[in-house]
Amino acid sequence: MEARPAVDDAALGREAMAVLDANWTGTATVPAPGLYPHQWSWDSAFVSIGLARHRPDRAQAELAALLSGQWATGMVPHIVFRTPEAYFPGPAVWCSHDHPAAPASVLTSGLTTPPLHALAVWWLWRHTGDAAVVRRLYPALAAQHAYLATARDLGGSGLAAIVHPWESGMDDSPAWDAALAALPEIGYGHRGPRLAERRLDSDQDRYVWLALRYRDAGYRAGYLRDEHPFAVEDPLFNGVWLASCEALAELAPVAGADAAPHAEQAARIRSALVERLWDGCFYPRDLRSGRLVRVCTVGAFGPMLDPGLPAAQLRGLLEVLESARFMGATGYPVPSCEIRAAQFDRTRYWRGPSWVNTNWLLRRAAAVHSLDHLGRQLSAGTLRLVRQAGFRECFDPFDGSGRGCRDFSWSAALTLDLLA
Ligand code: 2M8
Repeated sequence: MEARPAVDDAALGREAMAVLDANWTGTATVPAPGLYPHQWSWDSAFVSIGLARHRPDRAQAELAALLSGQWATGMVPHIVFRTPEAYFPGPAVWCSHDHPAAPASVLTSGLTTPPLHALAVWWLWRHTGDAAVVRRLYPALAAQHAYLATARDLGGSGLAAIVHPWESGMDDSPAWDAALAALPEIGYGHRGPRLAERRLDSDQDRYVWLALRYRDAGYRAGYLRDEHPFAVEDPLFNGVWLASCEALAELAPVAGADAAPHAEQAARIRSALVERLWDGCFYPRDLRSGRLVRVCTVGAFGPMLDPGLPAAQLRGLLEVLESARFMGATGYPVPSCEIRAAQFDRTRYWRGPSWVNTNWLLRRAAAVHSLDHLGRQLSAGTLRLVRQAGFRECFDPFDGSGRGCRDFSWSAALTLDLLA
């Protein structure tokens, strides 16, 4: 494993800020130079969380820039294209410029991502007390949530469905294997520049095929409900949404709006999570097969972000998290897939490695449940990863070595937060 000279907290913080400065385009922060040269949606939410205490001006600009890509439907796209740099699938695949609901001023993708943004605005407000930010961004956040509650409640249960693995934020997670395998064989040969460890070519073809089908159907909600072959209720996506609904309920009065609809939405998500996705652990539900996808990934812990999570589920999740299936067996927190699963692979992105963003979400969950020991373990383990291997995209959960790209924005931003 690569050796880095020992750095104290102040030096680590300066290094993190230097990465964020280098990745700042003047309008937004790209996740990493080269591999991800545009603005990614939940990456920006994490960046703004990390900057909230240090550069609140930039944290606000980051979120405002992202929300300038919001569609008239309320959908917040997973990519806002910021530079002429090549990325596949780029603007020519999504064709947002041809869609009447897409913004005219900026090119975007047509998919969304875990809706962390209201929580990020709440975080900024909590650390700055700046009500003007809340008033400025609240309408876009409320529209985003309304979109999820209508166009994405494909199961009619109160949960939002993702319609593409990219919408989960955990694109090559084993949670999507069965749904992808059920798609027809596709031999596009669409190849973007990708690291070999990232994903299989056959998966990349299916990802592109799914995106094109949705695009060719005009990004219509009716098509998603009736025809689209990939529709999954995911515990991480919905756990994040629930936390954001709770954040919006607190922000609404600051913006002169009613808190009640957001609190009601949170309650709906809470009961649907337990009724539909719980079976000793939270599993995604594949709406096309009607079945739970019984592989336990780090996404299972998303509902822990909810302070109102019932005690039985909280106890059950803690048991799984601290067991040899997750934190009990690895040297570093928290593998993205349980290590006893046949699909676990310590070298491949969301199939095993540890990620700073999911560690941060779990640390936030520990804070909302006053689990101080767990919170300290998650902070210390995550800081050990970046101290040893740098601000890498992800890390081997056993030996802590870095994987994926370097100078990765959310690893740097959330380090700033963990150091605070
Ligand atoms: C990864 O996803 C992109 C597609 O959006 C990719 O694989 O090219 C994921 O880790 C996702 O969570 C993240 O937002 C994105 C940019 O960091 O990279």
